[in-house]
Amino acid sequence: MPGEVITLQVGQCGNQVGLEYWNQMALDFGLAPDGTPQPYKSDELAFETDSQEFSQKPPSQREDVLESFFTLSEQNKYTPRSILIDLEPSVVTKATAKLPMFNPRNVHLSETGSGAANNWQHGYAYGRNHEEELTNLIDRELDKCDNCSAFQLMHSVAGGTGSGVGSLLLELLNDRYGSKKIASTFSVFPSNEKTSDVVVQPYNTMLTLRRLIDFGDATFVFDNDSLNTLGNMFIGSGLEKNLNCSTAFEGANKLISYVAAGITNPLRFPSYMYSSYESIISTVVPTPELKFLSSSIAPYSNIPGVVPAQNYVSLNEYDIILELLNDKYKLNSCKEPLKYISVLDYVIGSNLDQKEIRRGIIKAQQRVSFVPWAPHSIGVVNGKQSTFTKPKSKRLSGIQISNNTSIVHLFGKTVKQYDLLAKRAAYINFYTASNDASERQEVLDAFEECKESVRQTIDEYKACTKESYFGDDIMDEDML
Ligand SMILES: Nc1nc2c(ncn2[C@@H]2O[C@H](COP(=O)(O)OP(=O)(O)OP(=O)(O)O)[C@@H](O)[C@H]2O)c(=O)[nH]1
Ligand SMILES: [Mg+2]
Repeated sequence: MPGEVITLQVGQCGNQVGLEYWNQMALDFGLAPDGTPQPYKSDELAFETDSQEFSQKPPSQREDVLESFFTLSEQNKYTPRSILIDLEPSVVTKATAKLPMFNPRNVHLSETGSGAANNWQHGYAYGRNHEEELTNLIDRELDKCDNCSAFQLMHSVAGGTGSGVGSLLLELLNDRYGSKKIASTFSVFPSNEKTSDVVVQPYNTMLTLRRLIDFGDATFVFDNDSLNTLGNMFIGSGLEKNLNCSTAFEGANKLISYVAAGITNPLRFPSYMYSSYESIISTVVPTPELKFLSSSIAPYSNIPGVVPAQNYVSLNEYDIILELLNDKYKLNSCKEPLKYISVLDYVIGSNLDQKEIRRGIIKAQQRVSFVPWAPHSIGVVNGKQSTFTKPKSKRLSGIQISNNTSIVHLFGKTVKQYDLLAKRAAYINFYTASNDASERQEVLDAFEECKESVRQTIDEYKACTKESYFGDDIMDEDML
């Protein structure tokens, strides 16, 4: 069995994304909201007869693997290996009411019930003051694992709780488990277009980014502007409306969750390749400095809630692989030309046509502009469709994760927004206790260190497009 994966969902965004993610997982595994498994539908039976009957296979003979993501209780209910953290109760309370499969003992809320007020510093300080409780929660979940391989943090980088407590958790995980377990993050970047978003978000983002750089192993980057645009582009008059969404962000979160669940497809429906979290991450992250990842989905027809008649186009394996190259499908879109360090495509469906996959890959490899030193190849995961969600007719879906230079632009934009505030030391008092001159300077210095770290990452992504990226180091060693 692949190692277990523990999810940490933190703050409003983290918990709302987390709720959609576990909804998607429950659909894939045929679990009722309280974690009760539906009778397992055998893959062969479903495919050969296309019948709605369920085979009576006992759970031990299931072809999918739930155990990496769920624990099984004595009452035969599956519980997500997930920890829900927020400083105010409303979002977590809603999540646990909608999906009672969450373990109520894995919930951490602040005693006062007030949030971190869009302030990274508040979130981080809260986390420091509650370090013991938070590590106890994680340790308790770890005790239920045979061989935990990864933690995945879901959060927004720009608020107070997901960013500040999230940063602290990454630091704790790094201190305690270092390189022994992967720490990946699903990190949501704020919208630049929506003016309602809070003015100090560039500060919070900068502070969080530094921790992602220092303590994370891989970050899947999503930005709210791209998510909104994608929703409108695909579905016409607004993602939320067409996905039957009841709250803002629900549509955006479905897209994030589809990727977050999709990337572990080969762990959940075991296959001979990419069968561990480590192998997936190491395919797309070549060095610890280059670990910010993009993702795309094409087409959208298999996302729960999307009405196939509206946007369903019949695509075969070849089409899907080429379709995934289109930058407009990226969940962190960037209009500049990109250089790729790595690309991993998931083609998900049954009875995949390997000839069409090979044809697609050859064509795609010619189209992608890779950095000179990277292997000019595209990995493919032959993903399996859950027997619970499999459409009657053959319908494929595709996900792409990639490492590319779009980060230069996204981080560059964040640095610019940060500079606008920092050069006037605007709102620095939000981050100080006494607000005297020396404390203000201390805070500004700490912010500048974070910016420096972000700048270095931008420079690394720029440098990696050069032929000499590895060459210079080899030269230096030769000269020693
Ligand atoms: N995609 C997406 N973005 C969200 C969601 N909720 C909030 N955001 C964005 O996240 C940022 C604010 O972060 P929140 O997650 O609300 O903040 P928090 O972590 O709860 O922290 P505090 O409320 O400040 O304690 C803003 O940029 C929002 O636009 C969500 O469910 N999905
Ligand atoms: Mg909040």
